[in-house]
Amino acid sequence: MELNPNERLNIEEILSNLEAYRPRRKGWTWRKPAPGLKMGDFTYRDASEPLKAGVPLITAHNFDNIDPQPLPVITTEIASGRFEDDIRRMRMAAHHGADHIMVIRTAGQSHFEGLIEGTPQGVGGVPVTRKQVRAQRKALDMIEDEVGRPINFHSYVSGVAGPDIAVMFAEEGVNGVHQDPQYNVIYRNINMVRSFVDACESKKIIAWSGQAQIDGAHNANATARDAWKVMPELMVQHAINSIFSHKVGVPKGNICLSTVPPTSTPGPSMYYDLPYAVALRDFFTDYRMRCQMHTKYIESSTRDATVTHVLNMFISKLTSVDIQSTITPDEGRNVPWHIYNIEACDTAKQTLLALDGIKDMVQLKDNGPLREKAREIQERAVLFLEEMIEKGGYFASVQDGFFVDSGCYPERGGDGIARQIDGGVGAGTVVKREADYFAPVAAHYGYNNVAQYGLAADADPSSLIGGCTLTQPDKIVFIDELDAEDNVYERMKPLTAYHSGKVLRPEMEWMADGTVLVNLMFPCSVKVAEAAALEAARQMNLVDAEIIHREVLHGVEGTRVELKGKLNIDIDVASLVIPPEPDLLSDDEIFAAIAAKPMTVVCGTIGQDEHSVGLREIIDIKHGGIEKYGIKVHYLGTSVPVEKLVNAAIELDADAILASVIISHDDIHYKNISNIDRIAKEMGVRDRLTFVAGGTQITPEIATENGADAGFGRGTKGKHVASFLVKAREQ
Ligand code: Z98
Repeated sequence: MELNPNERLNIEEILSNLEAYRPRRKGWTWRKPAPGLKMGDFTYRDASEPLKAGVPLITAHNFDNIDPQPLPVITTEIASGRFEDDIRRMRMAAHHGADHIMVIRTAGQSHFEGLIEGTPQGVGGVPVTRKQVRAQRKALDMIEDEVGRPINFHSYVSGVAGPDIAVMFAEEGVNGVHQDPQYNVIYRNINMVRSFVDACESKKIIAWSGQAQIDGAHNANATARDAWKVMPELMVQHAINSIFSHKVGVPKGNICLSTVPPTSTPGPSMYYDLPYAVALRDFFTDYRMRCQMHTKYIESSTRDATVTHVLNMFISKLTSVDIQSTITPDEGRNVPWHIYNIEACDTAKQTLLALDGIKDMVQLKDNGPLREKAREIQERAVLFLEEMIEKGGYFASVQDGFFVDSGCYPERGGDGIARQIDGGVGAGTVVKREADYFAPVAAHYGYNNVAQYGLAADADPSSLIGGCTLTQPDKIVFIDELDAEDNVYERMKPLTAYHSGKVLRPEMEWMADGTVLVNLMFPCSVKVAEAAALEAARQMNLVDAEIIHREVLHGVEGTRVELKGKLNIDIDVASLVIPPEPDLLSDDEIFAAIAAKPMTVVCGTIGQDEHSVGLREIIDIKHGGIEKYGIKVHYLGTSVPVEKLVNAAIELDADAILASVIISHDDIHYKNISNIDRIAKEMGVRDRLTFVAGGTQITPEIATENGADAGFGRGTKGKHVASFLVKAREQ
């Protein structure tokens, strides 16, 4: 199935015949480097292969619309709660450069003992189910064909159902996962023995299917009280999960450390975070780095989050990140909206491109505070590990509250999270395998009594039963919707008109959710401004208005408030009057036409009109006016009598007259336009002159009805006028 670039994704088509859909590949794909890539006038040093289709950065129109792609994989986290809406967001994100789509799962799923089926709606993420995964992988297969780059699909192999999920992901072509038993133990209070045993099985499946694995160390950044001090512990957590995964069989090149610059502004964050990144790269040479922002320090300000994101990426660039995450202000304001996913992807693309080749020019010093601090963090981490060994190992250390302590080891805050070996969800559920234990599956960790069946069975025990679901997808049982009410078809039923594209309603996360964001400034204190904003929302007929951000401009002079609310209005697309796109020549075409045949124009504001700002915008080179194309402009000033304008055109042998009229009192603007037309005709020059009228009250119709060849109103740029002049001359 191929996507039509001019049509929205058809969710129903994606859902149809899902039971027969098979993922086209397994495992992770890195971007293909394209050293020395040339695009437009530029050469890139650290770019990857360009896309077939995509949305370039907003500034790209100044540079032939090039859309180079940086080298690191770019992640976007998608979490609307409805998988059918997330699919549309994935397409937008892919066009903005994301090739790692991380699906955040609904709150509480880590404590489900098995797989969930169907497509229920989630809170803070989607319930991860086979149907959801299959539908999204299918959609991503189409999207990647459209953009021309493989897209990695990702979610979590954590929680009490870790191995079950790992198998389902391997079957369904999920390409990357978070898997770290320390996450279960510390943050989800799942029994530690169970978590580590489960991790063996899960990691074996991850290795078998070639997925990339991300650890959970960043959760210590997000949780510890003084979260910027946990650097030694982070290194220890990375070390435990990395070597564990490697020993189970995951190649080092697919093991990604989940790194976070630990410090934040107003601290001098680079001075701390850069040595930390250097220490990591130095210790974990063969592994991959996935960098994401420090979620604890993300606030509701998009500006603040973006600056932090950019600073983080500076470190990423200097220390060669492999996957650049784009956690967005969503985390701080709990508004996981389409627009922020896309903004964050663009921020990543823009920053990484801007820093292309920086390491050819700037070198990290080999001595001084950078190396000293890096060394210090490493020493602290080694001491941490030594004390763990003295204590009796990982489990004993966790019991002793070693982890997520807010001190910078060996200092301790005494506030670490302690778990007991016989406590937590799933305690006492691990049993030793019997001597005749046998699992006829392709990928399985540990003792499996297969040697008796010969070599082929040893290599793949599933060969004894004609393959398992990993090797024979037809053996997978696909379960469709189970809940008669909470399922994708029921959710989409009332939205048919919106899905068809015939009716529009504003949207931030779900089709036709009506959500809008309003920015307001009130000259008062925060408290008063908040109340005023809610009252404004009421008067604007917004439903469920809620303030999502406030910022002091000054204690009493001003407060900025951002609020969200629902604008439950429908817009019938057929009723919209959509002006035709102006048929413009390109800059190059205009330049070439003027170079081939010079053009002269005379212009001025006419009659009693002293307004000159608009006209100057159209002519002055500084504002992108027509001068820039080499058009010779004779500006006669303001309040120019119409006869003078026509006479000047004759004397200077001009090609065109540009007359600007702002004042519309007594219809003087109409009258003056027709006066120019009449005088030019009387003097016998109308045929060889192009006559253009402009001004805020001018419409193309008013202008042409009164004798001008064209009229330009608000929003006109020099390019519009230049394009018209060239075309008119050629007719
Ligand atoms: C990220 N922004 O990592 P629950 N396992 C690990 C995790 O880090 C997470 C989960 C599981 C972050 C997203 N990470 C948060 C190692 C969550 C999630 O228990 O279902 O919430 O699992 O990209």
